[in-house]
Amino acid sequence: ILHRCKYSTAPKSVSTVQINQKEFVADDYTNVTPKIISYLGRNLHLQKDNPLSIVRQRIVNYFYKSFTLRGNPAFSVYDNLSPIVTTKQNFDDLLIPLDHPSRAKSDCYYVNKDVLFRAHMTAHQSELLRSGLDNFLMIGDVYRRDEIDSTHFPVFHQVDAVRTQRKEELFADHPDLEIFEPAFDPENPHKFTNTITDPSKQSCHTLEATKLMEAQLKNHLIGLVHALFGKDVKHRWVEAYFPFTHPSWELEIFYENNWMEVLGCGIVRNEILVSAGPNNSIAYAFGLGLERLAMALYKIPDIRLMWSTDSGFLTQFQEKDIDAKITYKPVSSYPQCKNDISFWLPPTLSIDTFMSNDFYDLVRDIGGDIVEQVKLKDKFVHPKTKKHSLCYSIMYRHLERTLTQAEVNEVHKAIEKAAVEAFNVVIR
Ligand code: FA5
Ligand code: MG
Repeated sequence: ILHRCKYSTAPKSVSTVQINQKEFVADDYTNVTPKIISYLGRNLHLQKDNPLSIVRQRIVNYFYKSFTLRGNPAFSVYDNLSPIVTTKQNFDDLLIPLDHPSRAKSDCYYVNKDVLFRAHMTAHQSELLRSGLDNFLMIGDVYRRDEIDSTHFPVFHQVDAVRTQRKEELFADHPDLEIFEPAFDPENPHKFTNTITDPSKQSCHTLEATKLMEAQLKNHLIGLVHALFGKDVKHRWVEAYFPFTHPSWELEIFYENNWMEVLGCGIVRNEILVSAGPNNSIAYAFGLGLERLAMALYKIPDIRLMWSTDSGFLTQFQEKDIDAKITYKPVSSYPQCKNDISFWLPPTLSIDTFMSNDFYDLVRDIGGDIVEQVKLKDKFVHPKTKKHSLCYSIMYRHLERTLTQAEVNEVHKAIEKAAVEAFNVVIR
């Protein structure tokens, strides 16, 4: 499927990447791996009995029930949009600057310099606004190069939403109030430079409109959290920054003695609305992670379990009533196997320039889902030779059976061999 797979920055010969019968020209941005391509189309969020799908349904039900327009749901739902998007969709349309760290090759899975696996569902916001929609949910799989542990997996699922309102809707009870400052003319939006220097609002918006939208946004999201977790859940709002909203917040809930971030949200930057069409509206948007909610709701201890096809796992979520309280019971817990890997870096790399995410992808590719965690354990510079060395510990555990030491050794050897080939390192 993939004629070139690479973890490192060293370019190999020109080739193509084939994804869903479509061929893409590879370039020095290409870093998507066959393993990642293999997750396309799994659509866990649409699979009956998968916990992610149950949480998705409960969220959709909440929005359907809470917002109706003459008896019909006011929100439309898009849960089948292609995860292969352009850098314009994922970044440019959302005002994400060219030098923003979220664009880095070390953080995203690129097909080539113009096309990537979407890193958030917000990638579809502009195109859906442009098609004339005003209230909508976007649900699907997103892809990020990240660390490996019980709450991180390179593929996870998000629910994103946009709710726009015109003056007549927002201020139905206060026709004297305005969405926009007098200096901003919706008919000539480009004559006004919108700024975000004031922490409380965008310069084009009135304080009244911003505050009312903020109150609605927070009420709707707390309503959702209550619908999912019950009224007793502890929450807090944290000020945040996103290039595509202002002001912005994150919502955290208190779970297992820790504050856990479950979503980001804010008032959509007016430039985005103006270039997509509805230039006389104000909108809020949010994006939440389905895995985090499902893990907390059902007490699922490891994010890899979401991908289980084991009936012992899935049958626990076969409730007729999707609001039923379900607590996951471990099918059984198999022992963990730990192996360290240490290597000398080639002179071209240092302990500061070596990209751990490149190594994590390689481990994931060779080791597959039996890799539970990879941790950087030690960095070392030899006092005499000045050679740089790194040590990672790799935790192996199969979710459904006991691994033998021999089996783990074989995978570990294969990882060492692949690391030597990909990064030109020398195993210590
Ligand atoms: C975003 O992705 C923004 N697009 C959200 C947004 C949308 C903000 C619209 C404003 C307006 P962030 O990277 O924080 O933001 O991710 C959003 C949520 O996805 C997080 O709160 C978390 O619940 C979930 N999430 C993020 N990274 C991971 C991960 N590695 N594993 C599991 N869940 C994750
Ligand atoms: Mg965040």
